[in-house]
Amino acid sequence: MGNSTSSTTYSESKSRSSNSEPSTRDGIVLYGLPLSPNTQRVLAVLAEKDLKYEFKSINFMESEHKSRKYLEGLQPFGLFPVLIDEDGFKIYESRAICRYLEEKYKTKGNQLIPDGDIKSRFLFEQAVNIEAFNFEPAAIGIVREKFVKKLLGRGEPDEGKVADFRKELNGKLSVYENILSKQPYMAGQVFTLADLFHLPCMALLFKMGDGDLIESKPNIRKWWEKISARPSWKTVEKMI
Ligand SMILES: N[C@@H](CCC(=O)N[C@@H](CS)C(=O)NCC(=O)O)C(=O)O
Repeated sequence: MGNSTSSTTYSESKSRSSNSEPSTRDGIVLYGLPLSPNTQRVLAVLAEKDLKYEFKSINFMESEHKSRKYLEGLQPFGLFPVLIDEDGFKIYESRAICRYLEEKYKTKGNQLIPDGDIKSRFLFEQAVNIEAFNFEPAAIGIVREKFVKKLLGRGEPDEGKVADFRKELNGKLSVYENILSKQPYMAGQVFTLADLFHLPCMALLFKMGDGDLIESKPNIRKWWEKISARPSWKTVEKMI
């Protein structure tokens, strides 16, 4: 399973040690679920950075992530992923975890944040914000309606809502098409976290039958083909 040294469930790990008091550990531990797009984002970075880690699955159906122990010890909002670094440092929010891993393990694997001049650094920040505030809100709306609802047995997607989210996303992706007609990656000339952050939701769009939003735009399609062909994403795909 990628560079995952072992895989246990959250319950199994609870019986061995107290997860709510992460302290000294032997290695990196990631709590999450392979099916979760936010977990996949971190898994892709762990692969890019060539880092070994232990993966601990959360028992979603038993709502382990809403238990008092989880809320107090791991993630106060009752969400995942959560990462515990080898020294016991705990961090949640997938994009923050990814950025932390890049900075902490700068010399390992691939560089994912440009460290050039102020302009290239802030063009990267701009690209990261484009994903978080333009792409994600519309894409996640479709994912919730067509994927999460089904997963939780909450009925069929609301087609009206799906149509609205598709329209919104299509508008945002038209702007992407223009950006990517002038540069190969979202932050400029090189692959960065700003590209990687898109992978989980984009892959889900294809799985849900909404890949036409991507395939109909040649520059986005070319970009998608490049970023989804990376060995890190192939590793994540094998885990899903
Ligand atoms: N902004 C957070 C979002 C975390 C999030 O919503 N995770 C989902 C899984 S992809 C979750 O924990 N869902 C459980 C729930 O909503 O109860 C991040 O990027 O980590």
